[in-house]
Amino acid sequence: MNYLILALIPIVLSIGGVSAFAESVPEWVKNTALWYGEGIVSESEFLNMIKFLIENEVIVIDTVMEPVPQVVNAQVVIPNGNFDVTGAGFYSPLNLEISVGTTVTWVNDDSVPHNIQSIDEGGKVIQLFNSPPLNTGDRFEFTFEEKGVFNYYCSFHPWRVGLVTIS
Ligand SMILES: [Cu+2]
Repeated sequence: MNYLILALIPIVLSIGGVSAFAESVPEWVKNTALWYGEGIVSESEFLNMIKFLIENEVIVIDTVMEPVPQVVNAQVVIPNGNFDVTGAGFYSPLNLEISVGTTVTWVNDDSVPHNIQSIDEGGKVIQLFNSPPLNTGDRFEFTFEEKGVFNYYCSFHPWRVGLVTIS
């Protein structure tokens, strides 16, 4: 067999994730490859033969997944009633799950001021992202540059704890 065929096949097989099932290659395909190597069949016939192998799933090319568009801006709403310890006014979302490099904007939709204070696992304030008091309608931004789970709370209403998970 012509070495050209041996050189071409890996190129064809290297398109995406590929599985090949050699035992199911029909004889005529093997002959076509041989004849191509010997110059008896044309290149377009050879390529049609490879197309046949792909269409008939002798060569299986995994679907190439398009990358999911990354959310680069994300928002957490401090909802109306968030101040009320007896209410369900949780941060929305309570656990924001995003990728490294995402900028998070907290928006105060409540009727009273709140702040955003990053806290450690023990609930102690740490100096990572710390907003001034946010009046109704005010916003606070922070860009997460590292992976991890980040907790925060409002120092005026410390029962309100939220999470940002960066992967
Ligand atoms: Cu608050």
